[in-house]
Parts: sequence; C-alpha cells; structure tokens
Amino acid sequence: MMQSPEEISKFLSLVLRHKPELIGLRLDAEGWTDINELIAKAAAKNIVLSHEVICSIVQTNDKQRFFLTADRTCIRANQGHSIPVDLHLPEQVPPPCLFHGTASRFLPSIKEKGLLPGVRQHVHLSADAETALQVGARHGKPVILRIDVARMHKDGCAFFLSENKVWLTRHVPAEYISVAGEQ
Ligand code: HQG
Repeated sequence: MMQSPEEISKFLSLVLRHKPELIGLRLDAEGWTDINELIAKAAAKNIVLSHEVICSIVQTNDKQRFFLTADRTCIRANQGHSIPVDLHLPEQVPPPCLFHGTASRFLPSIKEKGLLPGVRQHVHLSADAETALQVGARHGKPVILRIDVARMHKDGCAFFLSENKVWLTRHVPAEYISVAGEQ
C-alpha cells in the first residue's frame, strides 16, 4: 500500500529506472511504459496507484523526475537509469563549467579514474554548486567538484541535457576535475 507522494515517487524511480522486473513491468528501448500496465502490475503487488495519482506526482515532483507522453498514456523517468535505455537526448552545447557533488571518501578514486557512471548510464552534473552540494550530501561528507566543461567539450566529449535539466555525460576524466569546495 502506497501513501505519501514521496513514497510513490521512490517506487516509480525504482521501477522506471532500476528494477521494472520487481513488478513484472517491461520498459521499451526508450524507457517508456504504459501507465495502465504500470497500475495493473503494481496492483498485483498490492501497490495502489491510479492515473490521477501518477499524473499528479509527475506534475508536482520536486525534481521533475518523470515525463508523460502528450496523450498521457505512457510514462518514463527523465534520467538516473541503471538499466540500459536510450533516451534519445540530443547532444547539447554545455555551459563552460558544471558541478558534481560527491562524498569525500570517493575523492582518491575519482582523482585516479575520473568520474564514472557507476551503476547508472551517465555521470550526472549540476548547473550550480548548491545542487551539487545536496547531491553529494546524500553520500556522506559532501565535496563539490568543478568540471572544466568548456575544455572537455572542445576535446570532443558529448553532453546531454535531461528533460529535468540534469547534465549528463559518459565519463569525466580526472584532468578536467578540480575541487571547488569541501564542507
Ligand atoms: C561517485 C539524484 C568512486 C559519484 C541526483 C557518486 C543526481 C565515484 C557515486 C542523480 C567515481 C554514484 C545521480 C569513482 C563517481 N570512484 N566514486 N571513480 N566516480 N563516483 O547516486 O551523481 O534524486 O549513482 O561521485 O540529484 O550521486 O535520484 O550518482 O557519489 O542527479 O532523482 O559514485 O541522482 O537524483 O552515486 O546522483 P549515484 P549521483 P534523484
């Protein structure tokens, strides 16, 4: 049984980004799933959703994590996937500088290997240091990294912007990373 919008959002993130198989859901190659199927499959696991509840979560979600097709029959997550989906995001010219929030304990490895996507499909970058700080704090003692995106882009690295304005790239080599702040 689901209650708060936050719990429903977490559930949607789980099945739309990471583990659709938990409820026997199938996502298409671009990450979309039919909302009626989602409701039925969730109901079979005693998770009560409705079209109205899902639409309201999509609209009010703090980070705009989800997106509906224009006819409101299908839903997908805007970013954050660990399962291989192709969002077909067009390449974008990025701003000259972006930020990544991480935890201090990851720094030695990041200095050696650069930023890796880990279980996700992309490295996630933020347009502002404040957002990066919040992302980093989820993992521990936060550190803000500044990425020399102007140089990365000039060197041929591709950047994508998710529907909810998270910058995505495949890998950030260590040479483009500097520590902008530690708390
Ligand atoms: C770290 C949230 C060691 C990386 C946020 C991060 C974001 C390394 C962690 C989105 C490393 C992965 C994604 C290396 C990277 N060695 N550690 N070489 N390279 N790391 O959760 O960026 O609320 O997969 O710094 O707002 O924290 O879910 O990525 O600390 O947009 O919608 O490995 O999730 O959005 O952690 O967060 P994550 P993230 P939602």
